[in-house]
Amino acid sequence: MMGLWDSILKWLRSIFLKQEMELSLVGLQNAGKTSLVNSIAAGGDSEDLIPTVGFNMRKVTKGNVTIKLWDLGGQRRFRTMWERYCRGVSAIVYVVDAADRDSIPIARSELHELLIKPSLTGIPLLVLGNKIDKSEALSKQALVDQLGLESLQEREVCFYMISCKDSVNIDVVIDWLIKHSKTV
Ligand SMILES: Nc1nc2c(ncn2[C@@H]2O[C@H](COP(=O)(O)OP(=O)(O)OP(=O)(O)O)[C@@H](O)[C@H]2O)c(=O)[nH]1
Ligand SMILES: [Mg+2]
Repeated sequence: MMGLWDSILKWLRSIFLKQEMELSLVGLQNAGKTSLVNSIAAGGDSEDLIPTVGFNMRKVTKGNVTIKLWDLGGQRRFRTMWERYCRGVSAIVYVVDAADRDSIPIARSELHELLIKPSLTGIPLLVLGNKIDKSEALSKQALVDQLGLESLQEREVCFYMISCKDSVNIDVVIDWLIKHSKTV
């Protein structure tokens, strides 16, 4: 009897408590994608990073949630593969360097170009304005305007300002992802 109960409990837990999600991190080079992956993985600060060549995959477990992260390279030559790695993910995470004001128009056009791809219809989008620890970082409203986020429709969109140097707001991001990701 105990054995049966244990099995049932185990089965119930596997349904209700285990969540898996797959995320793709995109955004221009130097935005802070790899730093974010490191913060999520370690809850800590990280050293200066080398640009991502192609992509990296990292699997992170937070409590009952397993997150598979595709960390894509942001340099121009890697951007054509963003779409391929965003297909079928639970959510797309678009990271923007809020302190690099000159790059915002390019960040905007790359984002909108990606999202018009029919294969990515309906996938929730999380936009993160990163590097708010820097004094020259744009305000939240300015970034929302300059990225044209108001015009995005037919998908769940969320926007946060973060700093990869600060693990507190990273937790807020993970909470949103757990609530809004399409579970796979
Ligand atoms: N001040 C500050 N610097 C940051 C922050 N996040 C990342 N950086 C720095 O920004 C630089 C680029 O970060 P990466 O994480 O390598 O950027 P990336 O988006 O992965 O770049 P690619 O791999 O080339 O696409 C590194 O020197 C980081 O230390 C932040 O929140 N604040
Ligand atoms: Mg990187």
